[in-house]
Amino acid sequence: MTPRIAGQLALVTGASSGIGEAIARRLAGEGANLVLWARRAERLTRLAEEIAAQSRVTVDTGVVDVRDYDLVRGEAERLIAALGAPDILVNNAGLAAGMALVHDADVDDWDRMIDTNVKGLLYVTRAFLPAMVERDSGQVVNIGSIAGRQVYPGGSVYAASKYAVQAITEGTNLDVLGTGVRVSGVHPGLVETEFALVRFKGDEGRARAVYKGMEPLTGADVAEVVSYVLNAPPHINVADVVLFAKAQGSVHHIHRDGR
Ligand code: NDP
Ligand code: 8X3
Repeated sequence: MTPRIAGQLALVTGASSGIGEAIARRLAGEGANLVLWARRAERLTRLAEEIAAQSRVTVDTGVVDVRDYDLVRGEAERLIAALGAPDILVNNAGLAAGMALVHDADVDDWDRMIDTNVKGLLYVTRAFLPAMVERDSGQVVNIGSIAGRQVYPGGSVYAASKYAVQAITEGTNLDVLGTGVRVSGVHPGLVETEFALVRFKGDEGRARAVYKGMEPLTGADVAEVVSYVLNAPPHINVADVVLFAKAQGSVHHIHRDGR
């Protein structure tokens, strides 16, 4: 059966690695044309060339820092003028910066997380949603986190940013009620990507320890769930999904070998 999203236009933010890259590959495999945004141009170009060589979809890229509203709005206007409003927007760009306690943290880390995970997601949504509402169709998938449901020491501000994603997702879905636009949240537990390396600022040992002795989710696992959400019949909105690796029961419960 042809996937419902075949032929649709999907914009994925944070497509240069991890979950966003896996979502891009998955959606291309299902016949969606892509627009891929991130800050690292080389990564995006390489991925776009690879996907274009393996499939018949079109792939455009944009070097966009989602924290820059003027840039986001300008790129969105250019894109909508050239290709029309995307059918699918995946707000995936995000990060954790550091894991310090609140009384010891670097406020620049807080700014990066809030500016990217909360304000960046809002900026991209604000730039594309009006055209979706006007057309009366479209799907927005916001990538939250289990950290948007449960807090852990050293994770207050990252968790706050993901609690905000949860609120924004629910609220936006209420705002578009009565239109043909659907808004969904996908909230993974531990996924092995560059996330931990970014969080621990390149410290590979600390990053590896996050997944030690357990089998985490992969970006492809998350992409499979996002695909399920996007391919639901138009009268269904899969509003909210939490997914864990089998070895994870909550933020606080992870079964590791040898314990
Ligand atoms: P990665 O570090 O592998 O990917 C993060 C992506 O976000 C990169 O493509 C990065 O691209 C992009 N990004 C970061 N900052 C910006 C910015 N200012 N503007 C544009 N793009 C940006 O991590 P993940 O794939 O794991 O993370 C993706 C999402 O999944 C995040 O929102 C994260 O919070 C969430 N998540 C991750 C989990 C995990 O365990 N890995 C679990 C639950 C949720 P570039 O640097 O090129 O800009
Ligand atoms: C990433 C999952 O538990 O490291 O969102 O915060 S966690």
